Amino acid sequence: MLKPVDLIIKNIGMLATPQGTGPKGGKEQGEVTKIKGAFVAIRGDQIAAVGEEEDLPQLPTHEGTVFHDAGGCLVTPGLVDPHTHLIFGGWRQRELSLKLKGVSYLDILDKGGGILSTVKHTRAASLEELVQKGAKALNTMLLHGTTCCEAKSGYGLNVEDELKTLRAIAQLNDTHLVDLVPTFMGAHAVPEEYRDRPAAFINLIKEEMIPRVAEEKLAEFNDVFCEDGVFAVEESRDILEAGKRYGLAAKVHADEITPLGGASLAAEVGAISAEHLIHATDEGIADMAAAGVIAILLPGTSLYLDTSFARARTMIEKGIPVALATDYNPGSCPTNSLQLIINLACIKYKMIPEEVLTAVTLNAAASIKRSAILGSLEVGKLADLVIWDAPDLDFIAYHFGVNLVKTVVKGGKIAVAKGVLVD
Ligand code: IZC
Ligand code: ZN
Repeated sequence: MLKPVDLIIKNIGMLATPQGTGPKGGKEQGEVTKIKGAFVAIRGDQIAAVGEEEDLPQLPTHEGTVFHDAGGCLVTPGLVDPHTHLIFGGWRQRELSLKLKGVSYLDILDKGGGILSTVKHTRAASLEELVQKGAKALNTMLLHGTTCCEAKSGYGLNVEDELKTLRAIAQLNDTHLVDLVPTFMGAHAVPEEYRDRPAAFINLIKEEMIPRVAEEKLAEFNDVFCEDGVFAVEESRDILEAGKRYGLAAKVHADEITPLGGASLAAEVGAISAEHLIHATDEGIADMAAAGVIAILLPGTSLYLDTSFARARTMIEKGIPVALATDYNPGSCPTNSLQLIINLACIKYKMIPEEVLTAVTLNAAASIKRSAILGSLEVGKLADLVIWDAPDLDFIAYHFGVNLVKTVVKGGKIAVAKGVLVD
């Protein structure tokens, strides 16, 4: 017999969720359970029951059980954003005009702009300033339906400031409602002081940063920007293998700007995910499919760099589970709304709304090792869900450029109501 529940979301017009505890590839990516006239019952921070409204009277309640009316709207799992550069000092709005004049992303970086200008501002910021700025960004994410996000370091690029960044992520995870999953990304760029001796910087990453990060348990993943003029394939392999020796699972920024071979490298080192993949080759995609690497695609970055879009359909056809993320960062994709990403994935990747939902929930959770507890509306999973100002799944894929979130339940508590944060 079910124990009394604390919160019941009733009058759900359509409940849409993927099912399961692992990533979904191929045809399965588009298989989403839809229940018309549904309810979700929550006990503590977990889902206790999901079903059709006609079964609701059988649910045991107590005096304090709260009934929340979803108003006939769509309910989905809370969105999971599996690729963000959440913690940074300053912004880079001036680069937009440079880009409009035709200066490329890699040229801006080469002249000390881009990532390197963010490094200057991040080093100058205190831990408290980074935490405050991160909290503001997380509030925006929560208001737009994101209940869990991955966060990468990579704008410190020395031992002290990389640790400061990861400590900011840890503090935010303790204090903010949105759950954070930390990734160490010391290999995001070669800082100016190591410009002429990149090998020495790679040694610093391998011999000082990674051991400290692992010792202080500040990250779960180790990511490398494997890119022309940043870290070569051999250097990336070296850094990823060093991380693995310290228990940090590999992730790769792969084939974002040039087809360098990052997708194949991700397969070779057994990375959990390869991310970006705008220029991934047929061989890279085949290698990922064979090795079971999850693709994290970032259409906001393609839009913002005004470049081509990753071949999502080919990846899905080859059985690769596709996840979607914002890539939130101050340069190549300054947005932290997954809703824009949902729309772009439909229009530019030709993914159907059901595939997109799986990509921003279950597959996203799997790409950061959280799919056992997150990413679907099923008994025993964390009670993270979104009530949308929308009648069905098609609507949120179609109506773009505005925030359609009405209510967010995070860990069983109403965190956003009527589109506003609840204190
Ligand atoms: O700050 O430009 N691609 N890293 C790799 C980024 C983009 C973030 C940035
Ligand atoms: Zn990135």
